[in-house]
Amino acid sequence: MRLSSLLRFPYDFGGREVVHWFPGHMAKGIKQMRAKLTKVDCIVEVHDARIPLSGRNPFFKEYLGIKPHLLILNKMDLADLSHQNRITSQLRKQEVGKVIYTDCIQEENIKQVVPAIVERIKCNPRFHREENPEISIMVTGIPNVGKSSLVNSLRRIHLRKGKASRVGGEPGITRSVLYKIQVSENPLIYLFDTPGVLSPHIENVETGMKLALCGTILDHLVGEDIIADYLLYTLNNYPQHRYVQHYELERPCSDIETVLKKIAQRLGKTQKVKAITGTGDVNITIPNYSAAAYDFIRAFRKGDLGRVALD
Ligand SMILES: Nc1nc2c(ncn2[C@@H]2O[C@H](COP(=O)(O)OP(=O)(O)O)[C@@H](O)[C@H]2O)c(=O)[nH]1
Ligand SMILES: [Mg+2]
Repeated sequence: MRLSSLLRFPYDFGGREVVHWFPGHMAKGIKQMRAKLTKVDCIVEVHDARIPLSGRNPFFKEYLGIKPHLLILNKMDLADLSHQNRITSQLRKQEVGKVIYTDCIQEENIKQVVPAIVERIKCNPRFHREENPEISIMVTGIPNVGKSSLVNSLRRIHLRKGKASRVGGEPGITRSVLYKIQVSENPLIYLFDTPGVLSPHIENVETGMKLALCGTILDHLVGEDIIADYLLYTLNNYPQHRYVQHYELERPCSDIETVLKKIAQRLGKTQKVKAITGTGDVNITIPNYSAAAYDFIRAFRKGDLGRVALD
């Protein structure tokens, strides 16, 4: 099969609207975040390394250049990192001064985080404080990018040192950011135990689909059938054909129904339905498309379908 016949370009988003993907309660989170961030000396923003440009909340813009900021592109194990130079120069245009790629599962590059924070604070000319200040940092970012995992990794690394301790109960700090963990002695740096959750910035449907693929938008808001279709489109377009081997298909295919049918058969996910015919009811077995879509999406998110870069 010729590759060109696999490509459906551009992807037809079918006039979908982005607004429906925005859970209303997240707007409230921004208000709370703003209050928290005023108390923080360095913002550690976590984002998904597969979408280094898409979905970051523009809320940070008002802080960039004022507060030291560090961008952590996590899940590097799932990302095709061959585009790093292009990404870095584009992020620089967005005033992102420092980027670290991490993997919180294998704890890859986590040790670079605290030294980078120290460096960010030192090189920020507007950051004037008296001698030996206590520095507070907070991990923030959109859902499911690995904020909690990063906090846990930092905690594991730094609490193991014995001297590091967990402190809390400062007046004026809300309950959700009550606990702080010491992550550095000199300078004295504390990490707020609870990450700040931001809503993703969805400027168009394509961005929304990328965010959905990475699991940062609740699947049911977008629809798993649509996510699966966009995933297949993305993999063929990339091209990243690991799914062919993973599901023991014969060849790459651009038709989602055909692919899901084969995945369902391969996984033994079928369902019996009653069909009414002229001669009476018969039970027929059909592929369970939603179970197949579920598996397809989960396999991708686990990295079983190969690495990609979506931006
Ligand atoms: N492959 C991979 N998965 C990760 C990594 N970091 C976190 N995860 C997974 O991503 C999911 C969301 O992580 P979590 O820390 O809860 O994200 P949060 O919502 O931003 O706090 C979990 O299933 C984690 O196990 C990483 O570096 N690589
Ligand atoms: Mg979390």
